Formats: sequence, C-alpha cells, structure tokens
Amino acid sequence: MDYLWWKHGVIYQIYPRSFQDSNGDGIGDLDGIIERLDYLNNGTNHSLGIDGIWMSPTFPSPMKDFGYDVADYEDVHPDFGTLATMDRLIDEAHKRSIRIILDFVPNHTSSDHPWFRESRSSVDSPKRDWYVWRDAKDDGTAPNNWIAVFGGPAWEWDQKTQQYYLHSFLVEQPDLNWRNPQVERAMHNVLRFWMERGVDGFRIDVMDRILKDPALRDNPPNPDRSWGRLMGVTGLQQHTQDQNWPDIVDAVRRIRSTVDEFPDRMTVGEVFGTPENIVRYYGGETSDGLHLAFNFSLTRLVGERWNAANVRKRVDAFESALPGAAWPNIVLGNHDIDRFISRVNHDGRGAARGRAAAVLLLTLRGTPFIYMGEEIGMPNTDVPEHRLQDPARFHHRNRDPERTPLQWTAKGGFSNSEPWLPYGDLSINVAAQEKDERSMLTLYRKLIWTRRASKALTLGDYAAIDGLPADVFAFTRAHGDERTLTMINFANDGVAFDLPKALRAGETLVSTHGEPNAGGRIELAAHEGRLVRLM
Ligand code: ISL
Ligand code: CA
Repeated sequence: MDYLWWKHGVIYQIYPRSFQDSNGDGIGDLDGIIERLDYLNNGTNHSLGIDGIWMSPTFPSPMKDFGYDVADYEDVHPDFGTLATMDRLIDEAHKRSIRIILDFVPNHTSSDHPWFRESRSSVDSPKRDWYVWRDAKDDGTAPNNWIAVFGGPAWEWDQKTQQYYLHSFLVEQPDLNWRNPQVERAMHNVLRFWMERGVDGFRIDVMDRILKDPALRDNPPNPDRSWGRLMGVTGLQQHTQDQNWPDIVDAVRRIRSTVDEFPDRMTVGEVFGTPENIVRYYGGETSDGLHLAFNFSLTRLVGERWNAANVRKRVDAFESALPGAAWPNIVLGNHDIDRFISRVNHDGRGAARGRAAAVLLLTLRGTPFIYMGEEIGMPNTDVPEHRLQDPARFHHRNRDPERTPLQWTAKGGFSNSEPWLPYGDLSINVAAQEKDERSMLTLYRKLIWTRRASKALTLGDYAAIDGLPADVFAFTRAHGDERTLTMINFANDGVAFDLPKALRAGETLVSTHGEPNAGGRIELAAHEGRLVRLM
C-alpha cells in the first residue's frame, strides 16, 4: 500500500514529565506512558487513533532545560525509567502499531555531559575541539555579538582555561562543534544506538543551528522591531551567521543517509524562517534531507491574525514552496508556545476556534502533529509564581503554562501525589469527554478515524476554493474518485453561501456543530468547521 506511517499518519507529541506518573513522585514517566497507550490507539475508534508518538527528551539530564540539556544520549533519566522500560515501551507501542519518535538534541549537550567535562578540563584536551572555544577579543570581551536564545550573551568565560565557549541557549547548554568529524560520528552513532533498539524516528531539536559561520562574524542588528517583540531577545539581531547557515543542509543529508541504514525510519527537524528556508532542509528536488521540517507558520497567527485569509495564505505559501516529492506538516502547538486555544482567545472564543482548528489540522494535506492536551482543548494553565519551573525566559515568557499535566479525570488522574506543575481547570478532562458526544475529544476521535479511512484525506491533493465569503477558508482533497471538502468559518457569526457549480456536497462526515443543514445552500454556524464528502 502507498501508506507511510510518518507521512499519512497522525503524530502525537508527549511531554513525558506531564503525561502520566506511574510511581507517585509527581513526575510523568515511561511506565505511565505504557499504561496509557490504549488511550492513544487500541485499534478502535474508542481511542484517539494516532500512528506515532514523539516524546520530548527522556535522557539523563540535570534538567536545567527539562531534558534539552542531555548528559548521556544513550540512557534514560531515572525519573522516567531505565533502558529496559524504554525497550518495553517500544515493544508495547509497536504491538498497537504506534511508532516511537525520540527527541534528538544535536546542537548542544548539558555542561554535565562527560564530553564537555573533558573538553573544559584543559586547552589540550583531546575533546577541546568538540565544543566551540575561542579566545577573548583584545579588550577581554566575547568573540562576537551573538546572543543566547534564553537571554544574555551566547558566550561564557571559563576562568580555568581562559577561553570563552559558545552556548546558543543556557550557559549549561554548550554548543557542540559539528565541524569536528569526531563529533558528527559520535552523534550519528547515537542515532544508530536507538534505531537498533527499535526507535522509529527522531524529532531533531534546533536543526537550524548545528553549524554556524566558521569565521564567527557578528550578526547584524535587526531593524524590524515588531519581530523583536515576537521573538524576545533573539529578535534583536538578524541571525545570518548563527542560524540557517548554508552547509547545515549537507550535514542534514548525512544524517538522512545514516537514518536510511534502517528501514522505515523518519526525521522531523525543528527549523525556523521563511517557507523557502524551511523547505531547503527537505533536501530540495532530490528529497534527500529531512523527511519533514516543522511548519510553524500557523502558530504565528496570534489573536485577530488567526483569520481565513491569513491561514489560507500560510498554507498556500508552504504548499507552493515545497519541492515535488516533499510532504507538508501541520502544527498548532508544542511545549514551547502558548496553547492554541489561549493564543486565539482575545475575545473569549478560543475554545470554539480550537474546535474549528482541529478540523483544519486533520484534513489539510500533510502530517498533523497534535500536542498532548490539544485533543481535550486544554488552554494555558495559570502557574503561580512560586510553582514556576522553566528557567528560560523565552520570547519574554515562561513555558510552564503549556506544560502542565494532562488532565485525565475531574480529580486530575495524572499522579496520586502533587504534580510537578499544577493542574489547570479540571472540568476539562479525558474521562468526562469520553462520555460526551459533543466534546473536543470525541471530535478529535471522529476526525482521526475518518481520516484513517479516507485516501483523499491521507494521500490526496489539496486545492483551495476561491470566491467564497471572506471569513470562510475551504479546500478540497482528492485521490482517485474520492473527494472531500473542508469548510471553516472563522467569523463570530453564521454565514451562508452557495458552493461553486463544480462542487456538490454530499454526506457530512464530521462537523464541529452536530447535525448541519442539508440541501444546496451551505450554512455554517459561527466558528463551524465541516468536513463533507463530495458527490
Ligand atoms: O531560535 C529560535 C527562533 O529563532 C528559537 O525559537 C529556538 O530555536 C527554539 O526555541 C528551540 O527550541 C528547542 O530547543 C530548546 C528547548 O528549550 C526547547 O524546548 C526546544 O523545543 C533548547 O534545546
Ligand atoms: Ca513518576
């Protein structure tokens, strides 16, 4: 069959600390994930029906950046379990046709990683060149003007060896030097280590920074202040020298060829910039780079900017930038950004927009990524000051509100002790929604299982429809004789219109609004998303 799990399936992101705690220490763990696998896919439409899970890092780590500071790439943090638990998780997931995607963090290690300890021990260390060390300028200042994503300069002075080291994120996250072939080899061996254990793929962290300008020249300032407001401190500069450096794509191709040593594996990379920049990471016309590079463009449409015209523009821009064989993907949220519902809640209608967005996410062309909790409509959680955990001030904000525990029951159900981050509004929970025909969870299940059964939705071509009211974004998906039509009304009011002559709506497959009207003229309720089969 032409079905490929990472291409036509649905991927679900788990933030492991917050999914399910199995041993009562308040921290989610791998045994907890195993317990909940049937929720994700038990082979019937009483489960979500996803095809793969991407887990944020579960490796040994001092947790300065909650696992994105890796101290050993080939083990499991004791908070999460052991290698044996990971093996069992892979096995149990595979029994349910769920693939496992690990989070590969190539740009930096923890400062506790043995490689860095060795590297910082002396300028003559055999691992000195595994990281980016440089002398101070004559006046004692840092080698260049680069800034860390989490604030402050990207260079830290090492008193003992009298040099600076580069850290694009926290001081405790020194950047690896991927220009050293030994580093590249060691990191490729990490990929092999996990693929041999049965891991199906890798989400690649900060893919767009693993190589920088070898001359380490200054970044130019960014004259665009609006960008600065959105991106926090990183918006102060144009990242021409420390991000998206041209030869990263060559390193990506080499990663791809290592991943291709094993059948049916995949990579999805975290990359920022314009669609044209992002698609470079797919490897261009030869498609020998990443299988997928995240398309974050919809996550940038905050507040009133989430409207039919902007969403269509962004979907079309990515579609038209993609080279022939490359495949799109759709992202509404992750562990770094405000939850979708809170991002578009400027007038209190975020929850309604969340339902319509689910129809979009699961019917557009491309691999949908669901961030844990989206399927029950979790908004950001207000985390009181004294409970804050995230050390990073990221884009002027802390990331804890989108990282709180998944709400399984009205009492929480995540842990039998106090969770590491507080629950939000517990009236939003899995148990209640499983019983409710009109809940967000029921909507997600319907959409996913409808999608699974439809070649048009999984494999089909995409075409946007012109000439509809300005608040409506509608598109068809077509494969062979099967055609579907998705219509999303972005307005706060209902809307009525006639479809173009060539489109005759047949059966409604899913709607955010229960039983929709029949007949020729289409009437959509405020924030309705509707999926129909075309006749
Ligand atoms: O540089 C950026 C934009 O130009 C940032 O958005 C940055 O690339 C992004 O925040 C990277 O996030 C990932 O790496 C971080 C980690 O804290 C995040 O959780 C992870 O998703 C450092 O490993
Ligand atoms: Ca635990």
